[in-house]
Amino acid sequence: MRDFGKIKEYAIDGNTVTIFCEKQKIIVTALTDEIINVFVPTWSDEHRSKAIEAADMERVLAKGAELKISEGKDGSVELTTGALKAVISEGGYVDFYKADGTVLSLEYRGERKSRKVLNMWDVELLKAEGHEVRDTSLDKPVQCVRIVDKNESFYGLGDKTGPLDKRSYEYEDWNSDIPDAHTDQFHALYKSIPFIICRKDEASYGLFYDNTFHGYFDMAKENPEYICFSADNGNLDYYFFGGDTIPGVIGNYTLLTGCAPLPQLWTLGYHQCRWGYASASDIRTIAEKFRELDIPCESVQYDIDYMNGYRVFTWNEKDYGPAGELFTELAQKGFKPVVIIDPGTKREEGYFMFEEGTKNGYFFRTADNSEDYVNAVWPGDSNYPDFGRKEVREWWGDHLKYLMDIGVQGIWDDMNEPASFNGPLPLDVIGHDEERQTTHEELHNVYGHFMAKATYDGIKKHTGKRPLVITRACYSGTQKYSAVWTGDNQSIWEHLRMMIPQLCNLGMSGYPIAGTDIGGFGGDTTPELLCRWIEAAAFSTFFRNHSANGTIFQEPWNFGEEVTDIYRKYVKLHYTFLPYIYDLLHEEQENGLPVMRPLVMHYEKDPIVFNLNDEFLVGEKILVAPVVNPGEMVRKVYLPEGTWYSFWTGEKHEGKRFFLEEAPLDHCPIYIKAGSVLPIYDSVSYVGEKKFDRLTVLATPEGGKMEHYQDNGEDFDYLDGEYNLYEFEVNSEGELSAKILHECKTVEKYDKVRLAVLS
Ligand code: MIG
Repeated sequence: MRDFGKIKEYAIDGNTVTIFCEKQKIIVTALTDEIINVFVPTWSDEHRSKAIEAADMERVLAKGAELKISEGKDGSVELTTGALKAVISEGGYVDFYKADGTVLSLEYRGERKSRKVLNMWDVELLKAEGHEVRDTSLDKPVQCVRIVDKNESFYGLGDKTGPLDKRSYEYEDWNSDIPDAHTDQFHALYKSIPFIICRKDEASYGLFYDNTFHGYFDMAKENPEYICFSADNGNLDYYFFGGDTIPGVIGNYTLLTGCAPLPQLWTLGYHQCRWGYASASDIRTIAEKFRELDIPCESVQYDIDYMNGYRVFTWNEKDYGPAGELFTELAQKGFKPVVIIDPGTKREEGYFMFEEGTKNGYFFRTADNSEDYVNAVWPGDSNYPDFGRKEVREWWGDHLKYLMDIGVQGIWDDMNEPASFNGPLPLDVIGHDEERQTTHEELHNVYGHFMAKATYDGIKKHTGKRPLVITRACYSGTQKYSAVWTGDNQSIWEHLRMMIPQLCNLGMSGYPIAGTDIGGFGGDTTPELLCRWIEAAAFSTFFRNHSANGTIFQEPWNFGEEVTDIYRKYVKLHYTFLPYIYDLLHEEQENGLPVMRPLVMHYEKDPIVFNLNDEFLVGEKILVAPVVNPGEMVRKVYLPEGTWYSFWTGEKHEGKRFFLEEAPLDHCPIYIKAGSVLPIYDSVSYVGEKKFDRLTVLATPEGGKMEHYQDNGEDFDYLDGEYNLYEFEVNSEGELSAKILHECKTVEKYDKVRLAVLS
């Protein structure tokens, strides 16, 4: 039990109150009316956040807070903002209320009690049989235990496995590359996003535990009365978010840690990949096949074999021809090269990355600081760039110029947990957080973050375009630099099903641009699984089919004409909705909301959707209920409150009920909410094939209104006002009218706008 003793005194400095308890001081700051920081500096006097950068904090503080500080009962200290009240009382406990006194979250004052039973006598036997024997001791050096309601549900936490609602599960934050099939029982995957959204009947609120050390979340599993965050080291430094609703809470979290910047339009299109397109001719054949079969595609991505002996920033001429030659050839057909890079840098005399990195001290060091730390990854013995330092990030970014110069248009950052073949990196390996020396223990969970930042800044510097970075590992705040994919899933139905809660939670954790490997990475997909996967993924913001070396080829044409036709239908569907996805990402700059959303985000009073795992919304206007089970030809659909129309037939459905929809292999049930107006493009083979000069405005019979955004889809000119913003209105007589809210000279407006009414 954590008890900091009696409150001796407190001091006020602007919006910050420092409370001196007998054993510990606690610093509480109202950043805005809806964001309160609690800082218990047991490890360092400064915050040392990697997620919240100076520019982020400036943006937050610009909002300002209306704050009153007063003394409460029994010597407690109360901070009251326009929206929230934080009460710090004896023991150093911090409780949160709405400003009107409604309880949001109280700190738990009792002892933690484990419900796990481990008989010590059989530990060795358990281990001998290969069972995992976990530490059941509870209290950790950093800890925060908070009371929750019986029917409170929990979201966020990034890419964790298990259902949408994280209640009754436990997780860890320790970026991990574990090749086994990811199951509900996994504690950690590649990403650490220590942010949770708590939905309860009175209001929703959020908590961000900004700690990069090995962290633990118990989501009312140990005890249904409380949730617990703990960590092995670091400060207890957390942000409490009001906002009342789930979108409100997400808005506050992304205000603090940043939004994903607007991507280039083409990056939102379809991508094909395989670890095992082993030569230029492989890539060419695949690319040409997409055009021949009229399946839209933006990139055939280059996995590790394009590098010369897995040396980063080199090219394997033997198998892939002269660097850049194939890029130029395929650019004629609209393909944009995207290549993988790994952080592990080959140790080899004469290799420029090794020479420069060694000479300049750019790699992680052993604990005694006597030599560069060595582990093995693809190139064999390798060093790990110390990405926490700006100088190292710039070095890395400068070398990206080689790839940009030969025509690469996007970078895929892999293995940045960081992965290692010779056992894990010891915790005491030395690295840096900027110029401060620290250890891998603090840096592990932000290794991918810093690599993504280096990659983003490098691409931006060399191209001036909006960088496409796709990362596997990340932390909170990495969304400012990178899109994500969910790593090595498998070609199993369970992983198709998992895609929905996993991407919804990633979206609610600040990652609007995300996707899974369509068809599954490991193992062999089946024709039916591939069809259902492309259907369910059709609205993904990172939309890529990828498979592993040694599995069967996963391009749709390997499964015959029926599968190819179905596949084409859904890739084209994705392209028709591209302007809607782009509009949502444009809005995300303001509201921080994802594209793919669980129903609970917009219907948080409806218990049926608290843990609905097999349907999702795209924005607020589209609902998708994909088939995610083998052999299923009839789908049980739940539509929430309101009126909905089938996208395919225009059939009208009243919501707040279940019904059955026939769903043969080529059918994914999709519904449009009454009153919606949506932008639609004609499908193209790739972005850039022809101008998007025609816009279709799709409306339901009631009509409605939408704002629609248009820019050049490539660079940062939009930040200087180079975009058009339209308002389209459709009345109930089916008449369309348009207003231009903002216009610019460089982006041509549509030649034709036509109305389509669902019926
Ligand atoms: O150890 O580059 O998750 O997408 O194809 C495997 C080969 C390394 C892991 C990535 C996967 C990629 C693969 N990589």
